Amino acid sequence: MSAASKKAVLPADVRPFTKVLVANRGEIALRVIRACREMGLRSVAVYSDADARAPHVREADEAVHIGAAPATESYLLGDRIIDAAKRVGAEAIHPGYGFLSEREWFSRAVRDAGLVFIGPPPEAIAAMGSKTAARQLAGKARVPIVPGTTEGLADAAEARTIAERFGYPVLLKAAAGGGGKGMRVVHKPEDMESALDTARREAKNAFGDDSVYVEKYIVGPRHVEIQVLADAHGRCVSLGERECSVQRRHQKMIEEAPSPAVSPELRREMGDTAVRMAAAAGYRNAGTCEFLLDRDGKFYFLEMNTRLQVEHPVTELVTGIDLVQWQLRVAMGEPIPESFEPLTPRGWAIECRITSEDPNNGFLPSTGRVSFLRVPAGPGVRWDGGIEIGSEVGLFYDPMLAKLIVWGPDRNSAVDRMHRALLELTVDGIETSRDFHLRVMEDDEFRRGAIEIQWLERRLASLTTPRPPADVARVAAIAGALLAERDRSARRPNGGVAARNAEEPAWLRAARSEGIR
Ligand code: MV4
Repeated sequence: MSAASKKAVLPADVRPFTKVLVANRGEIALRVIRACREMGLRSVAVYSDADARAPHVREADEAVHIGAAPATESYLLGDRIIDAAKRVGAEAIHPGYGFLSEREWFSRAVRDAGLVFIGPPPEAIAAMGSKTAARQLAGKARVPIVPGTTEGLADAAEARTIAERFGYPVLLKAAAGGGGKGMRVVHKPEDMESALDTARREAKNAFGDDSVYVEKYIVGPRHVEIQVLADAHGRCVSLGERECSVQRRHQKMIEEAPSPAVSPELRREMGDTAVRMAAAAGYRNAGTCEFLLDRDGKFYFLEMNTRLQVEHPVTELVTGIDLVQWQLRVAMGEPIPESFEPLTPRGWAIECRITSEDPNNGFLPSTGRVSFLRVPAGPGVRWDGGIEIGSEVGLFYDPMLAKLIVWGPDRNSAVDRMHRALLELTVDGIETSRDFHLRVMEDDEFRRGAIEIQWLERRLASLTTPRPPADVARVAAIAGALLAERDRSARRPNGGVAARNAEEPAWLRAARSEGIR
């Protein structure tokens, strides 16, 4: 085929561009801006009132103010963002993750405005938007799904009949769902009626759709997802798996690539499955198929995320492929090179999400001004951050401040390297998840890779230190510990200056946060 006729088969919404509007904030906006700069593309940031001094605004070539601090008055205003793109002459829009990234109407509105959406076509988002529709599509594409129904339930009696067939426990899930909302485990027929009522109510509230269906409940699985990349020439490749089992309340905390539970054969099998699913949806762009991997090594498709994911860097580090650059390239019509397959991950990568949450206080969101920041560096360390000294951390947006990602030649060295990097990390002015991540890197079950989706919640007590009530006895204990530390410091070879990067004992952190020191 000649170059000219190849060009002619490209979809109308795939074409070269030179200026990209980044419809997001924080670390992911910076990530996209960096990719643009490396490729010689101009970048345009958008920002709310709360982000006027944010790093992404400064790093972009241009910036456009789009509204007030609440996301509903700024980062979620798709029409205003499209207008901004047209005004500044940006020919393409990258949505990042969250916000507008998986809204079918936004992908369509960008296309209808004559701009390139750096993401999937609206039809592909729609195909994956409903879980029951995605399960039907999976059936056609020979993609294994958890045994259960592919249509909404009529009533509890029908649910009980189906549950008898698959055996208890079963899981009721919202058809429109995602992220665990509208989900209920049912262990016995007597509980079906009330569980169905609750699931329907939650689904109605969260998604405006009370349709609920049944799946067999899988006990003790891992969450393993496959990265795919699809171009505009009908080529789709798998870029290996990520292990994402370390999560709390459906929020991932730590991700790694590859998964300790995936052999080369299983990787090939899951990869082929994910590619079949993406192809069935008419997918283009980077995307992720989520699977449950059970204790017998059987896997089941759950859902497809039709966007770049937070944890994409671990895949980048073990494949050497820049996923954001490739999102931009396939949006321009560049074909995926033959060399991307077959894939063999090289070494091991781990990511810790650094959030402004206090693990010792039920992961309560913490706010304030970043008064000091020391970012880890050195061999194999990557920091994808959205904060700097002086940043105000409020409650308007997601508490994720940064991602700390490390690479090592094998899993043990990656875990050791993450521990070392976390020791180097210092964030003052707000509470963060840093100490919690240090505990996880020290945990023997985590070090063995013995993790599944319930692992973190089971292990939480030993990974956090509940803060005792502030009473006289405690103040006395802190005073005593301070005196003991002074004695120890005096004996240190460096003349009593405690190393800034040494891990602080829990009592000292407590004292700091109480303003005692
Ligand atoms: C399941 C499951 C067990 N069995 N489905 C949670 C969010 C949604 N994406 C699917 N989820 C689950 N579906 C069956 N049939 C357990 C979960 C689940 C889970 C999945 C992935 C990552 C974390 C999770 C935490 C709790 C439950």
